[in-house]
Amino acid sequence: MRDLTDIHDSFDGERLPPGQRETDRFPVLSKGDVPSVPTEASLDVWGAVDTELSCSLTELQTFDDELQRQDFHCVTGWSRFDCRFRGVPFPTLAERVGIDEDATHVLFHAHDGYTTDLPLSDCLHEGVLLAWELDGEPLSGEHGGPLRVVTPHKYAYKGAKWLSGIEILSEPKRGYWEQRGYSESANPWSEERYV
Ligand SMILES: Nc1nc2c(c(=O)[nH]1)N[C@H]1C(S)=C(S)[C@@H](COP(=O)(O)O)O[C@H]1N2
Ligand SMILES: [Mo]
Repeated sequence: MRDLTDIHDSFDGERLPPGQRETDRFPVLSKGDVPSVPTEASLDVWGAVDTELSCSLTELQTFDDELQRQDFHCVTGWSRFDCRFRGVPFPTLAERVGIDEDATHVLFHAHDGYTTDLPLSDCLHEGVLLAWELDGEPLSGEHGGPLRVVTPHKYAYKGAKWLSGIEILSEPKRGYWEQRGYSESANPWSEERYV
């Protein structure tokens, strides 16, 4: 298992980022209702890539997966320590599709209409995972099952639940919260909450 609970060291911060409080529960935070997503819904990857990809969760699960232990920080102020997620690292998927040289940003799309953006370099960072399992169980619907993104080095709004697509971009586009004033970079240890 890859342990990312010390990721704060590389950002010169404490394990609990400033302005956060730890919770034992795992709260649910969604902009609306839980969308119904068929387990075999396809994940599409398109844009500035060599080969576009459309694959089911079953196909994704044939890629090399990883189990990781990480903390989860919501921008509204709660952090949940020691979440164990299993999934495919973003770089593995990036290698499959072949990212164009002029690609700079990524926009994640979700089945509830949610989107969130990150610079490509932040998506290639250790710990960015397309996850289908939490604490040994298939990811529940409210936490983004069947498939979500997790971003241990960012506030959790960077991790799209109910992931439907990944758009590789050669210029930035803003996601749902980013259009509403939330930070593009979202580093919890520098409290990058709002722009
Ligand atoms: N598709 C989708 N993904 C989303 C959201 C959302 O509303 N829709 N909310 C984000 C926010 S603000 C947070 S804190 C986390 C919450 O994840 P959780 O509900 O599993 O705790 O999901 C993020 N991903
Ligand atoms: Mo959040």
